[in-house]
Amino acid sequence: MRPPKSESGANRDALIKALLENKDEYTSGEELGELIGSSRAAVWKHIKALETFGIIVDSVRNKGYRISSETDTVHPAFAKVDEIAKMGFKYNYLASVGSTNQAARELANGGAPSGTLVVSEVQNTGKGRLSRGWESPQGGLWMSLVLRPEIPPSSAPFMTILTGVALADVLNKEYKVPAKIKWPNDILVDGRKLSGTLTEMDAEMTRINFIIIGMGINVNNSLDDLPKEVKAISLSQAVGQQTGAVAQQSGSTGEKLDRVLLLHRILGSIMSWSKVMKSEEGREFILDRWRELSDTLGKEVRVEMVGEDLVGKAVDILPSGALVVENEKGRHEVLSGDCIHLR
Ligand code: BT5
Repeated sequence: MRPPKSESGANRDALIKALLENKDEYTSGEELGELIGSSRAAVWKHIKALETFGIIVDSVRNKGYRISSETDTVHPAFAKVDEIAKMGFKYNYLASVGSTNQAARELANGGAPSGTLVVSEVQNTGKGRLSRGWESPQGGLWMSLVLRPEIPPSSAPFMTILTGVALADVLNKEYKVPAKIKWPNDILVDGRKLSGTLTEMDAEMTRINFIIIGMGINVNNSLDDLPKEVKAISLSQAVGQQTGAVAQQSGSTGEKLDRVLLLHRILGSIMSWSKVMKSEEGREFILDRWRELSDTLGKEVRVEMVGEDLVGKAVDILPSGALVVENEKGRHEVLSGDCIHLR
């Protein structure tokens, strides 16, 4: 994951540091060059390259360079990684990757501890469930968390429930966005998909080696690249709608949101809900919160499973993660599948 730093990588980090240390004023190209031991021309090249991290730098003739307020990045120099470490997570950052779940799996296979987190600005082959794809352009939060919980493999789906609650809770409480959970684990706002989760497990019959929780959250990213039939929303849009800042212009985004703050809030939420999960009572409480936040319960649904479909009314969620669907043939517990809300 972390190859030895190339000279240009080291220069780039020194440049980011220098710009951050002088973030309220302009620093001349010459001065930056001296600070990082490069020519002015090399400084300019490095500055352009920072855009791949979402770090935008204003340049003004005769004044120099300054970090722009347009910057939208989760680069470690901005992400307050020491606070993330205090929460028990180890931050691994990439400018771009195929899939953070895949990168997390490689780390986990190499023995990475529980709490290892992989975050990438961009994913080139982001994964959805059932071999579907996940569009992951700059501006979203694309991340995967390695966990090694001491629970039996049969309890693993509870981690998916917990993640849904942790995410939807943050969006409701901190952003006042009416986020709902669609079984199994989409986060919807007004029926539009804000986030999806891909949980993967590596286990033996009786014990879990690791679980990877991959979370994809549309934040500031443009949704233009999504297929027309995908109804998606970004958090910036959703917040804009809430505050009326986006005057009914569907498709336009509101102000850019601070992805670092969102990341910290999500990690904090996962951490505190994980503590709740430790007791039987706590798990009941999490299920109750899931029920409250659910967009699926009480609805007529069609659950598409391998080889068969089930139509009925979604009435409950079980600790196993199963959705309980009732129809004229009785009560069915569905562990996995795609859920379509009919009414
Ligand atoms: C999911 O799958 O919703 C799980 C998505 C998990 C993505 C995260 S990002 C970090 C981590 N690393 C990965 O490689 N993956 C995880 P599913 O329910 O199968 O939904 C996939 C469908 O959502 C696609 O077929 C599209 O229709 C739609 N879609 C694709 N990109 C989207 C986006 N950015 N926002 C909303 N919908 C999208």
